[in-house]
Amino acid sequence: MAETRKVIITCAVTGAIHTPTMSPYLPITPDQIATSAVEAAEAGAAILHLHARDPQTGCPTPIAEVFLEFLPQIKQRTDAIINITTGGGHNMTVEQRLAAPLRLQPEMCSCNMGSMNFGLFPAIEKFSDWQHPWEPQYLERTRDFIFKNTFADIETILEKLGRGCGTRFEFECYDIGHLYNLAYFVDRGLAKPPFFVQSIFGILGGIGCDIENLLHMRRIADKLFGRDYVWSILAAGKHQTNFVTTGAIMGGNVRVGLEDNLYLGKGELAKSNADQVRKIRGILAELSLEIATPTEVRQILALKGVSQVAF
Ligand code: KMH
Ligand code: ZN
Repeated sequence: MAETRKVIITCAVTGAIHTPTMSPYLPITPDQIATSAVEAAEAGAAILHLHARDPQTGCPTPIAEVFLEFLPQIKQRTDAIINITTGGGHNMTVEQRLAAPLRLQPEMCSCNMGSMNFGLFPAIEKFSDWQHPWEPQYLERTRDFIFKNTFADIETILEKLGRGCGTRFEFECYDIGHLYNLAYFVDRGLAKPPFFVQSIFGILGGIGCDIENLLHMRRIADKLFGRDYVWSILAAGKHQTNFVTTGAIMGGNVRVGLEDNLYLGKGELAKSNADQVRKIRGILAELSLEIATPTEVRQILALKGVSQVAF
């Protein structure tokens, strides 16, 4: 792992896992997404990982015009790095997922490193009064849904977005095998160091929230990538704080945000993304760990710069 030693905070602002009924604080409209993202940046997030949602229903949408309703606002109001999802939502084809990133050519995009089950359906049991009919349907369909990220899909992303647009990646690794998939593309010269490896714990279908897995991910990433990778950690739901804190102690970087976890503490919904950023920032301060600025992150991750994006 590369020793960056200033901690990069990524904030994933809204995502495509949670639905409006689950929290009144989940940002939905372009203005809500922009405001929440800017607040998160002001609180210390250097990278903003962004999805778009239909402003009326809150359903994840791949439409570039919707992204364009909040990206310029965020770009004007903060120097944080904008990272657009290529994972999209569980209602999209790979082509739909790539449309906005290819048009907008951000400094960073996510790149999901393997096809997998992605079970959101257990959440259905926890709610009864849905705000929108799409919500339980969207969650239910994940019982029989493959989150498709084949070798061909990943190659397309690396070629078209990476080589074609100069976009660099948050490599989303939900299991140990995904590290080996990344190593395959590194060997082929399609991914260039430094690699920003996001280790993801606690998605139903991916590796679970056991600390042994965190240690093993780190060990295998070290073996495959040596000092050529920058390590970041996220964990779904209630494991968010303990995993990112442990990861930071181990020399890693952290991702928080309402995409990954709706809560601030046990039984307490986070009222904003900034609340979660401030919480981890406070923990990092207690550990005498400094946070990286967007300018420092652009250097650490060799990003093309904000002047090179198409929005
Ligand atoms: N919600 C899933 C489609 C990404 O942003 O690239 C996974 C996801 C990953 O959100
Ligand atoms: Zn995402």
